[in-house]
Amino acid sequence: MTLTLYHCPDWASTIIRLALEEIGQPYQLHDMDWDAGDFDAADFRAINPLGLIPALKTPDGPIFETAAILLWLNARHGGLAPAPTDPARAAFLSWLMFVSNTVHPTVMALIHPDRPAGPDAAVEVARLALERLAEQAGHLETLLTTQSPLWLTPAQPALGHYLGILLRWAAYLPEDLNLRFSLAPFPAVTATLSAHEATPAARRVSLADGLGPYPYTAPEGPP
Ligand SMILES: N[C@@H](CCC(=O)N[C@@H](CS)C(=O)NCC(=O)O)C(=O)O
Repeated sequence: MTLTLYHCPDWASTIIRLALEEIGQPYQLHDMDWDAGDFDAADFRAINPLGLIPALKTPDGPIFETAAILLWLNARHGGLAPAPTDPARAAFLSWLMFVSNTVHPTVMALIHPDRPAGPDAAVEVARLALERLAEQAGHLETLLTTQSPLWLTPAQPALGHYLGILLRWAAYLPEDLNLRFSLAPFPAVTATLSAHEATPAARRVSLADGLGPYPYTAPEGPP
């Protein structure tokens, strides 16, 4: 089965690269170049009409949206999250959608506050996004301390890597140091991300994408 991932290092496609490496599924990378206009090119818009990565070309046709791709990969290959018949899937789906629909846009507002708000309101938007992200991380902290679900461990690593990549961006991308997210108040989230960044698959992707030795708990940008 040939899979092609449309990719830029340390963009959201890295979440899918991590999943592919975790399941050991061979894949090709299609490197995307923003400056060259690849996101607007007709051949890419035929894969994802929204012009965003990740997008994955599969034998079933193209798939886009991070959560959709993770669910498709898990249904096809297993090992990333609870199987469709596993009762734990109900809770997993709820938290996957929370991360995808709530945490992901909050992080985007924090790192690109001018996009929804324009340059004049950017600082205020980033400040609010950071406040909301801390609340959201608090929900995850409570989940981990009260339930320790298997689907937030490296045994089922899809959601942990998704969260790790989002929180790494929030921790190092905002230029204003006062508007950077810190894991410090969230020890259970930190322990979870520390376990995920240590998997052999995460180490391979960190090396390939230039994410540094501790991509989630001590993030560095690609060189
Ligand atoms: N909701 C999408 C968001 C994906 C997304 O925001 N991708 C960014 C890269 S991190 C992108 O392609 N940006 C290109 C652009 O904004 O034109 C998902 O979950 O996959």
